Amino acid sequence: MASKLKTQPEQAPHLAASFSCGRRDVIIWMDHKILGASLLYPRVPLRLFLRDSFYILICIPLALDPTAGMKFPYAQLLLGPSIGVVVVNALGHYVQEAMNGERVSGYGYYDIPLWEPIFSNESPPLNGIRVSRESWSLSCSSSKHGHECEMAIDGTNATAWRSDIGHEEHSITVDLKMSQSMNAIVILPPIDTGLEGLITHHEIYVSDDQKKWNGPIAHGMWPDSNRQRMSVFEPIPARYVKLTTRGKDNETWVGISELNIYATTYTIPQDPTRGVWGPTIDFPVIPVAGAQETSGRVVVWSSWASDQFHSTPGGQTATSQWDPFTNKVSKRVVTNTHHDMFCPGIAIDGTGMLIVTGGNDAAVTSLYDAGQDKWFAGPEMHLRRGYQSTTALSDGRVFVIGGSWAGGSNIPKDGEVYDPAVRTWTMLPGAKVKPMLTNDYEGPWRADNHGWLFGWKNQTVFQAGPSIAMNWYYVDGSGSFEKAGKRLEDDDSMSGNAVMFDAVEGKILTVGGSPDYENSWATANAHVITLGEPGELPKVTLAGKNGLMHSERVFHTSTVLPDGKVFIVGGQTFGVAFNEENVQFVPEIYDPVTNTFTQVQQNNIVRVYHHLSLLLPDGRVLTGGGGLCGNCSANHYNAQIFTPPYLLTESGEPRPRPRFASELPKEVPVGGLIQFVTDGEIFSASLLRLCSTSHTVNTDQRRVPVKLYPLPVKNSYTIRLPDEPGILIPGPWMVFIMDKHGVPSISKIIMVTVDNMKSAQLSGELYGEPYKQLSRMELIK
Ligand SMILES: [Cu+2]
Repeated sequence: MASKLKTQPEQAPHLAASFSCGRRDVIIWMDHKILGASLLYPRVPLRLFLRDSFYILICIPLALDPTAGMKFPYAQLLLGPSIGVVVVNALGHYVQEAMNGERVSGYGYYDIPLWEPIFSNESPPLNGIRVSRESWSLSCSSSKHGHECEMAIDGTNATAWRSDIGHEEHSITVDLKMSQSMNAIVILPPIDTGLEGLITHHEIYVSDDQKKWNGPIAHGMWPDSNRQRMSVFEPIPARYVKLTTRGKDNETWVGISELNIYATTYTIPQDPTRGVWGPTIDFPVIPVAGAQETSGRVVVWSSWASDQFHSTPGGQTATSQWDPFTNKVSKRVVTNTHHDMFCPGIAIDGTGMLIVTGGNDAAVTSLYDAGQDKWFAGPEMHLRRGYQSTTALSDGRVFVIGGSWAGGSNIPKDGEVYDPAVRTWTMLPGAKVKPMLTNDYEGPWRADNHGWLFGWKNQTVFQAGPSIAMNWYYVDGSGSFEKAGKRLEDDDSMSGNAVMFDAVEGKILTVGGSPDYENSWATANAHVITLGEPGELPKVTLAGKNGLMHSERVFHTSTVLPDGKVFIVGGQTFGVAFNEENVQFVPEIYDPVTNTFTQVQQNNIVRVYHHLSLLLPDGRVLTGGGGLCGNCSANHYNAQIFTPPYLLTESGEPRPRPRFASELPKEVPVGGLIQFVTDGEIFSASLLRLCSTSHTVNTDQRRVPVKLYPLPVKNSYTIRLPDEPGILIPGPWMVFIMDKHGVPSISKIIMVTVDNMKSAQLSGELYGEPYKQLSRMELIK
């Protein structure tokens, strides 16, 4: 049964006194640390500042009410649970003013510009306050006469700083005159100059002395439009901030009409043993879906437009690629596959081809060959689908089921199987969707969404959720299914996560989700499912203390790390699409060895509905996106990198990584041997399949730990791959080696093959190291 209580009564924070909230800000004392507050009815988030043992509650939403002075008892306040300690370091002057009731926003002196940033189509910097520009001084790399750099902060959008032409790189530096805990820079391009003068590629640095620059703390590509654009990052105290941009050639100028900086009243204490967040990567599209490429690049996409999925004319998708060799972000609108790839099912087939099925264009499929960096139109599915799930099978084919979000919900979206060797879909009328439906109050169009599918032995598929019921699916003949029990007492867990963290043992972690797709309380429920042979009832046990994570989560994402731990981030306690309340900012890591969840470093960017996470080939995690709702304030055009604790010393220095000192074979058959040399002693190794993801689903993700056999020659090892393709699904895999501290190497990517495959390779470079890029393979029929 779903509980309406956010926290256990004995854990809930309590107000030490009741109060009224009118035109003036009020001070409240709490018996717990809290991180947020909002009114329950109407649901209005309130701004909250913490100092020592008391909080200042900023009553702005109420002050907007002409009858301000409305009173409410504390019982109507929804107070965030105790989810982390926030330290205030820049509050003094502001607190004084706020306590006197003289001001409700900004800190420093008054600064009333004619133009101010508005966040009508982008999520505002979390808890950011626009910093007064009264005392700033600016310098820039060059300026055109009559367009000096100060014009970027003169308060009007009618004037602009413009650089000279004839330079490749341009920069503008702000001296804030005092250290502020900056968390965003917002610029308005020059108006009335069309697309001229736009800054797209950019890097942001901060400094305390203008000598040692820290960063880039954010970098990437902004959309090429005249809209206001922003980089948000973790709060970082500094006096100077610098924006640099490289022009396309020497013939272009760049300009800024208005530049603003946002700062928080706190910094988040950093403890490297809990990991580190940053930098931010800015994308020209909202990354709602994405995949790793064999080249090491990451491809992400939104929908037909970079910021919205609705009103689709169909036929195209706005994509972006981030290249970790060069840190370059690029944009491409894919039109040749005539496919709006929003809300698709995605999988990497046994040939290494990314296959994107349905979505806004519900029958269409697109194929992406990372080796050639090319998109191809794929064959249409028999049924029109959106929010279906797809998964690769042990023979390299792909299974799809569900997807009534698009293409109608009046016929059951039973299974189909795709064969890359002949590029055709075959309907499987016996692979019924009915046994995996949830009991969603919104009805059939929600009930078959986002299945938790895992390819397993003998071309079978295990469906672990999100429905209460679990099932086996079979693709031979006209398809069939078999019931596989329940996850103990678990409810329907829509938009929860399921991660195969040890495929050799058949182990799947399931975390969170909510009974209904929307307007539904999330759970913290956690289970470990252990698969045996196909058709057998799997074993299900509770994960963590009493089968619970630390936090209730829905719309969160989970990533298995090379050492077998699972990183769980973001989400909400009450699931509402495109809503940014009740957010979880403290991620957690599940350790299967100790069967415990540990809270790790919190971040300061909201990651809820439509966000994604992907493991990078260097063992870090990319977490980004959220939104895609057009003119709404839940859009996030960025991603952040999380560096897990295993890559850092206690003081935050990068730990030395073990390294491969020899190449790996480009392709290895299932059950094959890999021999390699390392630059030092290593203690473990694992394989992680390349991933594709959208909407909390990532069916490609799985980890295969492998045994190391030291050879008589120093630092030489052999590993033997599992000989079961249901465990080691064919396709591209990352090979990681780990030292005695568990520090992972940068991975090498290999293609795992089954008997019926052939291939060709290209070469490239990954993270500055020689690297053989894998092209797609072909299944032989
Ligand atoms: Cu969606």
